[in-house]
Amino acid sequence: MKTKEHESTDHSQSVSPEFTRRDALTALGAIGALAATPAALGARRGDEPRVRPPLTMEQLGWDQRERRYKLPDLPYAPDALEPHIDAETMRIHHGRHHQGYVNGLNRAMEELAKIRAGDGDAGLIKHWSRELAFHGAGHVNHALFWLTMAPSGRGGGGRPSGELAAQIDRDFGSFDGFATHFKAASNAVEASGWGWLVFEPTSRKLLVMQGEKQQDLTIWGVRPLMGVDVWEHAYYLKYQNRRGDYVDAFMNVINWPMVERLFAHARM
Ligand code: MN3
Repeated sequence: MKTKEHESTDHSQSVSPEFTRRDALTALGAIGALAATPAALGARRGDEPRVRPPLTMEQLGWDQRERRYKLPDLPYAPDALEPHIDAETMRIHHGRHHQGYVNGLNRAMEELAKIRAGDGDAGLIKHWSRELAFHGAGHVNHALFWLTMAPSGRGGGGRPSGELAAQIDRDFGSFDGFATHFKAASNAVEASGWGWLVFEPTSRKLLVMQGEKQQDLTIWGVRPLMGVDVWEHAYYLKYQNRRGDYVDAFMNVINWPMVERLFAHARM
């Protein structure tokens, strides 16, 4: 006789999500009280975050041991985003351009430290502050850029789900309304920059923004969720001056599950 799933003793067979969850909680309890704290189960306790930060320092490009910024690894092979973004562009973009921002950011930090120590030209504070902002934003933007893309059909492309999908509907009318706005804003960035989807914590709304260079035109405090690099170095080898074709192709490699995790964290 066929038993109901929750009565079955063979857990390796098909089980309902509810049963799986109960099993998981039981297993956590068996591991020990520490693992089964409310925080481990996702509940808020004191000032512990409800959602763990979605990105590690490693992924964000910070070397804790050396106390320096560093180039994070690509989370996939350089050719993984083909045919939408070609391997040669990815290699140059990650290995040379992003590395350049990391180097520029570390250099600015060092020069500013020298000036503080009385061992540099205080007249260059303005110069190094501008370098800090440009290369710092360049580093953060690119670290996020790699992580919020994924191979098409293997995490990349499609549409968001859950809370993010609901908020996109609220704030942009529909996913198509968002996509039209995002692509048009990205296509129209003057010279070099980015198109961004961000969460603005005061209004608690999603916004589409343009970023010029690496850091201009932002609102302080917004949380970047996903951006498309529209500097020519991001697309010129394959698309030449056809930025619109590149932005259309980019929509096929957006890592929506990652964007959803970033959104969940931004809303805390
Ligand atoms: Mn770039």
